[in-house]
Amino acid sequence: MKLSFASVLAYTLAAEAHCIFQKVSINAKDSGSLTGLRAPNNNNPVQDVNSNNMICGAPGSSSQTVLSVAPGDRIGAWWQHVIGGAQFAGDPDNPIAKSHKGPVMAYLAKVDNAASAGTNSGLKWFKIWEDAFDTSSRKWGVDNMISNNGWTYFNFPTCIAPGQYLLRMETIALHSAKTQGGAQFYQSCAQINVSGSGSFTAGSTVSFPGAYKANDPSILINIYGPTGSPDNGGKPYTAPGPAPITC
Ligand SMILES: [Cu+2]
Repeated sequence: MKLSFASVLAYTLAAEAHCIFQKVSINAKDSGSLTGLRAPNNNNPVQDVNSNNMICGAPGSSSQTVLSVAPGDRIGAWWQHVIGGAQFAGDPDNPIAKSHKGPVMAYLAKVDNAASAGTNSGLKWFKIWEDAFDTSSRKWGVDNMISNNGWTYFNFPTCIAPGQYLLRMETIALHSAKTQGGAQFYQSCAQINVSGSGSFTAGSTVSFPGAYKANDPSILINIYGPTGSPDNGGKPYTAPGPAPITC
């Protein structure tokens, strides 16, 4: 097949227009690049829902830092096109390509020692927050993340019991999700220590991998409505995984 330079360039840019969660803020205080994170070394998505990379992304950077979080704190997760921020000045695909519509979610799993490296397998996850799709504005979680220059914000649930956890942040890009294996999953995990006196214990939890199936209707989906807009035809969209907990 002969490809024009323009189409090769378009393909190359599209293929690299991904993102990576690489920084946390707590009550607007920036924790620093990759501090307290288990993050992949590049912005490539996971596309196999059965891969261990679905947990905290492909193995990459690690940190000995555990971030202190109090119930009710305002948590920010910073997503950018490449590690460090924009790929170049004026990068139109920072924090992520505008084509990459989909939900942004936060999960927690209890761990004994959040700083210890090693496997992320076997953890019991529950969802604490999600920004999926708003049918009235037809905006996706990704649209809100782009509007906030790559930041997604949520309030840490007030009921979470004290102790060490991994906070798994996940963005799913659904622009090619009408083909099985086409959905793109981006995730890193933050290592946190929760203070306070909450007493929440999750009644039901999920595993990663395992929580998602390649043919879940939220993962194998054509998000383009009759007009060709990536607005799910204005229909509600339910993000994969369990519903977020309520305190
Ligand atoms: Cu992408």
